[in-house]
Amino acid sequence: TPLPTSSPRSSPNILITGTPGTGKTTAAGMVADAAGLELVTVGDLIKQRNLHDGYNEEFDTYWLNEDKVVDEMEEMMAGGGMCIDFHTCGFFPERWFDLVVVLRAGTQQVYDRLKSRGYKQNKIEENLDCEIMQVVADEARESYKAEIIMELTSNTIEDMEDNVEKIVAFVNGFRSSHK
Ligand code: DAT
Repeated sequence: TPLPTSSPRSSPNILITGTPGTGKTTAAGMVADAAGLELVTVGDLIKQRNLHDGYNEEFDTYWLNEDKVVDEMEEMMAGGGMCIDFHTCGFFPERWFDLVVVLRAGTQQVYDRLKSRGYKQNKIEENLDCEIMQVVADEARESYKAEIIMELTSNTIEDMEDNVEKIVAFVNGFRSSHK
């Protein structure tokens, strides 16, 4: 488990990232509830506040405008206590986060979850390749210190519960050492 960093925040900012279908939104919601963090699902924020450059018809998604997202989030990250959920992680400022959780899941699990979400075949395949090639885990390692990265398996409900417990334990440990 990563040790709390020497951050000026009294409550940590946490990023939960991973390929779509690995369970980020579910885990982030549970962590935010259990630990009393404020949840930001970046995908929703992008839609609500138009932080994109239009719609990508081929992949049924918005073209991400990284600068707009960072500008919009800067103020909310300043006070700490945020739980952020997004499927890519390299464009956020490194200083924002005290813990970066990368969720990982098996090919079958990701496939089933995205299929039941109604994703088109090309979008399912792109995301499966992303998970198999460990794209998000590599991006996290390139963007954040190894000490703050927690890579967790999210195949089963039991995994999910264990993961939430570990993340909440980190938050509590961080708070007691940053009083
Ligand atoms: P993401 O936000 O990474 O796209 P999600 O949280 O929306 O993923 O989860 C996708 C679906 O899979 C959703 O129906 C909940 C389910 N799920 C997520 N993590 C799971 C796990 N560890 N075990 C079983 N089901 C899980």
